[in-house]
Amino acid sequence: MPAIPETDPLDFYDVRSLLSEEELLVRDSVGGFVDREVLPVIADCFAEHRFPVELVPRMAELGLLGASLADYGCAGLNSTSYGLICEELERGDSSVRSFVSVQSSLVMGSIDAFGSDEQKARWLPAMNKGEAIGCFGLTEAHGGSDPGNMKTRARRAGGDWRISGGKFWITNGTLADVAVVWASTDEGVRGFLVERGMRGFASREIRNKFSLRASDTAELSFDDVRVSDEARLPGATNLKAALSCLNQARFGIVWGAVGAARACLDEALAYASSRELFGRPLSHTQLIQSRLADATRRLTAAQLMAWRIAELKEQGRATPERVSLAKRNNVRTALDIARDCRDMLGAAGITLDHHAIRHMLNLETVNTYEGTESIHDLIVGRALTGHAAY
Ligand code: TGC
Ligand code: FAD
Repeated sequence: MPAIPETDPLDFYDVRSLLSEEELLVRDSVGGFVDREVLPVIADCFAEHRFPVELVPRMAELGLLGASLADYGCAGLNSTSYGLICEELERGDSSVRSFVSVQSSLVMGSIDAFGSDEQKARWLPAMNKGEAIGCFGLTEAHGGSDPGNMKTRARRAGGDWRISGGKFWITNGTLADVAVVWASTDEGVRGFLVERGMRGFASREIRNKFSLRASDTAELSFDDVRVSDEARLPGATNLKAALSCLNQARFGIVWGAVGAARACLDEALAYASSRELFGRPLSHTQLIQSRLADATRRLTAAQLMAWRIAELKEQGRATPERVSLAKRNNVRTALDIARDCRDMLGAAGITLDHHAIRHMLNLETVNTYEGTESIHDLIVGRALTGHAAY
């Protein structure tokens, strides 16, 4: 029984009361989906190294694919609502949030921002309905932190382009009907839409991951793939275009990490109340209370950061540096909470019967992708000092 009865331990500062009716509806409908359809299957998916592709039509029905875009059947939700979608999905599993992040922010977002009218009309409605799946190929095997050093090349061939090279660690890579592929050209970095089945284009699943096991992660290879100039994203004319796509996905992670941390703390609170040791519930011991209080302190700070960055985003003031600070903070916070909660469960905490270890392992990836912790520190460091130290 909490000391202040109306206090939700997972929302200590009552962020919920800051949400509009529409935002509450989004949170509750996605939360219900996660409780009913994600949580019952996700541990098995993690164990089997399998993305639950059968959930895609349901996510489409709920309007979760491209939810913040305004046209082509998309819901045009505000930043907080998009954040809440990510938070609830990642309360289930980072892999499900990641599917939606890539589909919505990285692929639909790139096409919406940089695509031609024909490209938008062809892909955005289909992707919104879950009839087409996308992936986003920026990272290469030799060093994801420095995408400016990409080796994938596109060369003009008459009116067409020939693409050669490869991308690594690509979410949704084997499922995707279309890949947004970033390549260097004689004219600078350009983005292309490469479709499944094109001659010379192949994808291969990366196995043996111990993190994000319920996600489809792949290597893409391009062996002289010929695409027409209509497959080029006409508005994407430099590396900045590719990097700008990351902001929305990083923003989603800021909120998603809160969801993973909530799941772990919720579980640890229940476990500490029910587990009896030395003749009393674990939750009656000072050290456990101190650890639970510390997790609550960190979670509350992360929730407030997520809420504030959404507000800044609505005002057009969520600069890349501000998003970096929040991504770095909230993922590190969630990772630390997950590890500590895993430990409070003792040996039980190492099994997939509980959530903590799955979230803890997933968050190792979340800390690395969309810019590593160090890269985000360096982005903030550059903003503070005016000097790029990476
Ligand atoms: P740099 O010279 O700093 O920048 C080139 C131009 O781009 C601008 N810029 C950005 N613009 C918008 N948004 C951003 N986030 C931007 N970051 C940079 C910059 O202002 C500059 O513009 P201009 O006008 O001056 O030309 O470029 P650099 O090559 O030195 O890069 C700097 C660095 C390290 C920050 C960048 O390379 C970086 O962010 N690296 C991390 C790479 C990364 O995050 N990759 C993510 C791949 S996708 C993924 O992981 C998906 S995971 C699945 C999921 O999301 O669930
Ligand atoms: P590296 O860049 O090799 O970095 C290695 C280490 O060096 C890190 O600790 C890093 O912080 C540190 N480091 C790097 N540069 C510096 C420096 N200047 N100073 C100090 N330290 C430095 N990419 C996509 O394009 N699309 C996707 O869909 C996608 N999905 C992913 C899914 C998963 C499961 C994973 C694990 C990754 C995914 N990525 C994706 C790739 C991800 O963005 C990269 O892993 C990430 O950007 C880091 O690149 P890297 O792994 O090559 O590490």
